[in-house]
Amino acid sequence: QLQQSALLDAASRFPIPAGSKFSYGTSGFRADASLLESTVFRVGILAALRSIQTRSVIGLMITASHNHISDNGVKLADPSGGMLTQSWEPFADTLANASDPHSLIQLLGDFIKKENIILEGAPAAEVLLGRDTRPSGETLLEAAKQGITSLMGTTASDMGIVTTPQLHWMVRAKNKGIEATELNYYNQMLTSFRCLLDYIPKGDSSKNVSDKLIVDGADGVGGEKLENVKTRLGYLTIDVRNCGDGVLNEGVGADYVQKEKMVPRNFGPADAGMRCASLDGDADRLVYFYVISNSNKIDLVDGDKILSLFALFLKEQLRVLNGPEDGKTNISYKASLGVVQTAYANGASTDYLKQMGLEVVMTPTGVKHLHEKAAEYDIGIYFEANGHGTVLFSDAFLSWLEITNQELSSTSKDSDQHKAALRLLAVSRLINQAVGDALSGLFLVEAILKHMGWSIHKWNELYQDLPSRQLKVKVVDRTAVITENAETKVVSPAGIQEAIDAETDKYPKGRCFIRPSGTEDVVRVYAEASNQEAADDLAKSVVRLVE
Ligand code: 16G
Ligand code: ZN
Repeated sequence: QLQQSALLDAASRFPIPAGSKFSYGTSGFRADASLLESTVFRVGILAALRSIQTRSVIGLMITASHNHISDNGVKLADPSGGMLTQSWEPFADTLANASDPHSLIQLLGDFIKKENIILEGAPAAEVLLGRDTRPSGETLLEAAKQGITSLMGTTASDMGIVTTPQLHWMVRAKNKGIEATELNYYNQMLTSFRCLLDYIPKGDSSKNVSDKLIVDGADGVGGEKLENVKTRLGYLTIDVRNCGDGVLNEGVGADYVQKEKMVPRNFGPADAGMRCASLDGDADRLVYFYVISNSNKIDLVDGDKILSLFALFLKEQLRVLNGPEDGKTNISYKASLGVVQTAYANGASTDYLKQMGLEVVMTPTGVKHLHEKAAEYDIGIYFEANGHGTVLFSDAFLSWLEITNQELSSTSKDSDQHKAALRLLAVSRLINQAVGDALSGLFLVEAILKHMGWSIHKWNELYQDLPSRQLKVKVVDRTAVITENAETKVVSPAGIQEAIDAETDKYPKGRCFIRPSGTEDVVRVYAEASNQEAADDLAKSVVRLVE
């Protein structure tokens, strides 16, 4: 059973800081880095246990994403490469808050019993470790390693400084028996990217697309990684800025660009009109933008527009693959296509997607919710407006697609149908199947724009965003706010929803919701209306209701 003395010994090296309360939030534990050693150590133990229980490789990522450089955080990746199962989150909380080594061991013993985890004779467990570029990452990595190896026979494999999606990808790959190296990640991504380029329809339109992309790396890990592959991109030239010389996330990155709608550092009027993209600190969010002439403002092309672009392209490929609708098709599999958004999706995007005949579903905020829903489709596309998202392909559809592709390549090679099958396969290999990934998302956007022959302006004109405003309110207890219907309706405290509705009704195209943040001690307010002033007013008056 548990090697109690070794564990006690290790645990006493990581005392929990006085007066802190930790909670495994929407994306793991996050706090000022100086407070996190004990938490990361304990998450290391949890990762080892999860690996033993699932008999698979687990991932442990040390990052605080778009947050301040002095913060850090830790989260786990499950065997599929997705987020840690929600059923383990409460125990993660309990473990992180255990007051001393003895109660820690007591809690572990109870949990092991409850979950029926057999330690004795278990096959070798392994945890892959990754971290972003934060200076605090090194100390925290050491704490994680000690946690992992405090369970006898568990290996901690350090993958170094990687993007969050790279680590999730590696976990998934390793559990599928694929070589889990960074090089293999790039190879798979770039081979599929070039395949998509090879099958771009002949014609002039793709010549309209500028070969140059400027990327804001948020002074984090993503920019560095892009530098690694810059020479392998065919027609595409990428100018990477904010690649680590400045302060991480300060006036840079996808979160800044999306929320402030201002040019990031090292971008300016000289870039006006150019196609630009911005990653966040750990490269799991992606937004596009262009600088408005003679200003420091931008036009934002957010996660909703990326989603729309992907949905249009994939729907078209499915249509071509299915062949003519007169029933003479040889295609036997009717693949389901669904798109998943949250309440933050701009109302104009949801209307547009529905108009295009797509099935749209809403989930609460947080990747784990969107991902789970998207996995119900043969092709499930999910995106948050903030730029986190990906495209998931079902195993059943992929196996069928592989076979169909082989058949088509012998019966009707290079037919439109065959090309559609090849493109769909390429997308499934290009885009990260584990979690939203700014790098793979970026290459898919680039390939599709080239395919369509669209400039960023043309893409941005798919629909026009409704003006919106986001505000936050500090409250005594944000957990008092309970919502349902994908966070669009408050059920408690009583009466608030009616008041919000009454306020919203005053504004043409008004829409408004409130929800407790999963990462900060605030209640968030989102409002949308037909003009900016109205959206601002609506948000402000709802803030007053919440206060
Ligand atoms: C986390 C989530 C992100 C969500 C955000 C909302 C993951 C990997 N990240 O960053 O998806 O949009 O939280 O933050 O799930 P909030 O709850 O503070 O509004
Ligand atoms: Zn992130």
